[in-house]
Amino acid sequence: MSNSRQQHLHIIDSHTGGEPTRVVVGLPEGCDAASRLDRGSLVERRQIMREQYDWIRTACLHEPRGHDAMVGALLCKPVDPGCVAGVVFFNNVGYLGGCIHGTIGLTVTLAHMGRISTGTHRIETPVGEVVAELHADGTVTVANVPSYRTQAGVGVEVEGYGKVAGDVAWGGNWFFLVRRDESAPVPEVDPGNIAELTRFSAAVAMALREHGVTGDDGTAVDHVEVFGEPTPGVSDSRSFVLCPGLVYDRSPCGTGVSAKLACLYAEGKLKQGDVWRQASILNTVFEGRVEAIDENRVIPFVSGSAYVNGEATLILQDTDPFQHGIPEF
Ligand code: PYC
Repeated sequence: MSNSRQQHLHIIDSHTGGEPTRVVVGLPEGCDAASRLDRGSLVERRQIMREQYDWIRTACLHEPRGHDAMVGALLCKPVDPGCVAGVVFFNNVGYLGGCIHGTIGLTVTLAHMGRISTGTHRIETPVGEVVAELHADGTVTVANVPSYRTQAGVGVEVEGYGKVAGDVAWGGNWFFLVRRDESAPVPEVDPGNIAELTRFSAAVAMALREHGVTGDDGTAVDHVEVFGEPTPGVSDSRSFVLCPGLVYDRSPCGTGVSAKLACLYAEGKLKQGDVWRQASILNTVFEGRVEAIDENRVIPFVSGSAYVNGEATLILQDTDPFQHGIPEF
């Protein structure tokens, strides 16, 4: 018989277009994290979690319980009682701004928990409020935060590849949307090419850091999108999205789709009322459209499906050297 002390974390798993979301729905009883993370703005709570309770992130997402592609979501009490929830999203290396595949996953999770039914639901995130609509067929549409392009056709010298040009845009996270032209050897967007797409996108992300290309708030442009040919009858474009932890998004990446919609709008290629279908590298699709705010900013509406695929209690034993996951080296 072990004399170890145990703590329990309750989670519900889902996937949205193949991209997993692990929602933390219950923190250990008697642990001060529960009360510390249930008050203050979502920005403050994300900071407190990062500084004092990062073990929640690593216990959920790091091996041996999680894996690099998994995104986590801490379900919190909202500041505004008119909202259904607050949420802090995190990944294998840190914390996100927004996350639309995660919001779609959170919405079906709240329905699974019996906390919501069909209709619109306001959700607080560290980058602002989003509105999730759960439709009768189980699909979800998220009205995202205002999204916009800040730089067009920026060129960076990428080690091993030469000059690569792209646009910088905000969709709840910062994205570099690679432009495809004859002079740059941009890899084809094909599932057989994931290793090369990862190498290329990681080299682009490093070049952006080295050349000081940032968002307009000075923070890193830490997501890279590469676009390829549309799949006839399925999508208008297929993309590969590399996330900051150097793993690719299995879904079309909703904040990335928002950034893409903002760029298309800025170029006059997408108008209010038009529908854009963005496929992921796995060919799972998010449907997007915009409402114009002004000549540069839009509210993106991103629709997709998520499926609850697990519900569990994680056990953290104080005698387990990897109770908080295997650390990053
Ligand atoms: O769907 O917005 C998204 C997202 C961000 C990072 C991974 N997925």
